[in-house]
Amino acid sequence: MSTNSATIDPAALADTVTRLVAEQPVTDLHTHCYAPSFGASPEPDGLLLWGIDELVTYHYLIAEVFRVVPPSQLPYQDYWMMSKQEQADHIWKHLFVERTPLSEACRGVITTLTKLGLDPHDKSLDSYRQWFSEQSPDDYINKVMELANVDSITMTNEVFSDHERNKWLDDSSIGDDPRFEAVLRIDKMLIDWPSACQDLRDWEYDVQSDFSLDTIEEGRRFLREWLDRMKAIYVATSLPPEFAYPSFPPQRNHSDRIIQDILLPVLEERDIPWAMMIGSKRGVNPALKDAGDVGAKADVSAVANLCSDFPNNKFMVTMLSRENQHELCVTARKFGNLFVFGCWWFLNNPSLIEEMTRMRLELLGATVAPQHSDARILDQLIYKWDHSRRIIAKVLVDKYRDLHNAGYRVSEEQVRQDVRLLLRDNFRNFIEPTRRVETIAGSSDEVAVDSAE
Ligand code: RAT
Ligand code: ZN
Repeated sequence: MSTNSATIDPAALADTVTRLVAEQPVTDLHTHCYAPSFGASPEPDGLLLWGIDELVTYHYLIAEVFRVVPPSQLPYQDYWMMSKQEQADHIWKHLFVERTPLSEACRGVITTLTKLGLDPHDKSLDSYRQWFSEQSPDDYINKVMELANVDSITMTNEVFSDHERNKWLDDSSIGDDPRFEAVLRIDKMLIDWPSACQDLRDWEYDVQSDFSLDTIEEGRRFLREWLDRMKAIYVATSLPPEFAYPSFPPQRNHSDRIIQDILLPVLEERDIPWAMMIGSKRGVNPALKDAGDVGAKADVSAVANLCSDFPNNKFMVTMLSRENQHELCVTARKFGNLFVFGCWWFLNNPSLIEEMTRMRLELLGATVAPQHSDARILDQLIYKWDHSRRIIAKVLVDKYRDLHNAGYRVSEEQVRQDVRLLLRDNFRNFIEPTRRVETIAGSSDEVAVDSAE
C-alpha cells in the first residue's frame, strides 16, 4: 500500500469520512443475538429474537411505556399477562401513535423499519407482522448483517442458564454458524459463588464454596471445558458498582479467590481476555424484569489493580456510569493489557456516544472499540450501527479538522485505516494478537494484508 496517497481536500472531509465509516464492516463485539441453531422467536424459548413484536417490546421500550401508562393504570402483572402481540400493540399505541417517538429506543425502531423499506407511520402493527412473517430467520440474518454492515456477531452465552446450557450439551455443532462467535458469560461465579458452586456440583465438578479440596482445579476444569465447547473468544461478566479488587475488607466475598486462582490463570494460559462490564445494579424495580436495572458509579481502581497485578492477562472493560469514563480512559493510558470498549446500555445514546468517543480519541487515539451494539433483537443491529456510525464519523471529522488546523493533512488511506481499527481490527488484534493486519506504513513486522480484503 502506498504511504503517500493523496490527502483529502478539507471541503470533502465530512463526506469522505462518513462514506468510509459507512463502508467499513464492523465486528460487533457484544450482543445478545444468537445463531438460529439456538431456536428463533416466535418459537417458545427460541434464543434468537427478531421481528416487529420483539423490536417493539424491547425492554428499553417497556420502561418507557410505563412512564406514560403508569402501573396505577396498567399494573405490571397485567402487562406481563398479555401476549407478546398485545404488549407490542400497547407500546406501539402509546409510544409511536399517540406520541412522537423521540427517545433513542423509539427512534431505533423507526430507523430499522425505514431501512428495511417499510413505512414507519402505520397506526397498526399488522402490515409489519405480515412483512416479517414472509422472512425466514436464516436469510433475514444475512439481510440484517448486510444492511448494518456487520461482519460478525458476538453472542453472550450464559452458561448458568439451564436452557442455554442444555442446548450446548445437546448439540455439539450448535455454535458452528460462521456468522456468530461465542462468549462465555459467567456472572454468577463472581456475584453469587455459593449458588454457582451448587450448580457446578450438580454438573459434577467437585467444588466447595470454601475453596477446600479440589475446588481450584475443578473450577478451572469447568472453565476450560466450556471455553472449548463454545470456542469462546472471551469470558464476560457484568459486575455491580461495588465491584472491588482486592475486595474490601479482603475476602469479604469470594470474588478475589475466583479471580486469582480460577479465572485469570485459565485465561492467561489460553491468552483469552476477561471482559468486565462494570456498574450494573440489578432489579432496582424488579416488577419491570429486564427493564428494572439501573447503572451507578463504580471504582475504577479495581480495573487498575487487576491490570497491574496480572500483566499477563488481558482485560476488556466497559463501564455503565458516565462519571467513570474519564478515569477509565486515563487508566487505559497506563496499561496496554486494558482494552476499552463500547458505550454500554444507558450510555448508548447519541449525546453520550459523542462525548465518550471524543474523549477516547483525545486520550487514547484510535486504540479502542468505540461501540458495540448490545442488540437483544437481531433487527436492532440495523439502527444501533446506523446511529453510532454517524456519530463516530462526526467526531472523526472534527478530529481530522483539528489536525488540519494544526498543519497536518490526512489521506484517504489513513482514514480508512483508523476506521478499520476502530470498528474491527483493534478488537480482533486484542483477542488474537498473532493476527497480522495491514497498516498504512506497510513496513512494521506486524504488517501483512488481511486475506479477507
Ligand atoms: O443492554 C441490555 O440489554 C442489558 O439488559 C444487559 O443485557 C447488559 O447489556 C448485559 O450484558 O448485562
Ligand atoms: Zn449486554
